[in-house]
Amino acid sequence: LDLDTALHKAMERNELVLYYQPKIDVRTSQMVGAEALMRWMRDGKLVPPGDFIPLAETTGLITDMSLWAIREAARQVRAWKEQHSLDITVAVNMPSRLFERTDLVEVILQILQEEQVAPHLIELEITETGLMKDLQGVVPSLHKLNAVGIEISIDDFGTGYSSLAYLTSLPISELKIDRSFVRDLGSTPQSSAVTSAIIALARALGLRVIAEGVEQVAQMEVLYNLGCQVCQGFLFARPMPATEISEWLRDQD
Ligand code: G
Ligand code: G
Ligand code: NA
Ligand code: MN
Repeated sequence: LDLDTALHKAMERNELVLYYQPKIDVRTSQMVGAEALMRWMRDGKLVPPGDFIPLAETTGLITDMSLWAIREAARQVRAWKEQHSLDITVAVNMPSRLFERTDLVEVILQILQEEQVAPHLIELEITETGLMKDLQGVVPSLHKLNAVGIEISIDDFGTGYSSLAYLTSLPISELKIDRSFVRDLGSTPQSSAVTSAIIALARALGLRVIAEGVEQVAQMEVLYNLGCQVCQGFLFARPMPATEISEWLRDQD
């Protein structure tokens, strides 16, 4: 079976799973949300997304996979609400290819209605590079999503050469500081300068800011002192199955 065929079958056979990585408010150590990250359970082994997402993007299967991820994340949000009486916002990664669908917003809304989940509990992450690839094509969908209450986060921010002029007019809610800047915090002064500038930009535009790839206490402290209070990374938690997130939520009540 070639990989493409196997991946098609994986969708039919329910072999795709979502892992969740907590987003942490470092002042309270509380989980304030989670990012959904896809995994493929193939013949009892977990295939990492780097081994199948690029192929899915080339073949176009990523569209169905992403819509599946939104539905699965919505189901999970609803399950957590019922089990823990907590509203957990889950971010789902949206490749730019998905925006080629002109009925995208209607399809997403229908999924959320069917799963009975409020739109503000599902957030969409679009990489800065993906956004800039086809800005004119994406912008109308961003406005429609914003109008129905689905928030947009710009992933890998700082790596994609976005026009700051455009940024002021886009209906986005969050900037996600790219892992590469976080990694070099404390070792190269340029990284703290860029990180500081992104945090200031977010503040000036009234956007939330989150750092990804936080692995060390020292990185968290620099981020906090620069004004970024929400972090995601191995320091706090790895991506994990939904059942393990439930344990976090139980401890948090
Ligand atoms: O989860 P991980 O830890 O290994 O992810 C590796 C890469 O795969 C990242 O670039 C991540 O953005 C991407 N990825 C993970 N899950 C998804 C998903 O559900 N959709 C898309 N489009 N990309 C994903
Ligand atoms: O931005 P993107 O969607 O690619 O981010 C998700 C990816 O980042 C996943 O591959 C996830 O496993 C990875 N990741 C999450 N936390 C950390 C971390 O602290 N360090 C590193 N190196 N990778 C991380
Ligand atoms: Na992401
Ligand atoms: Mn990222």
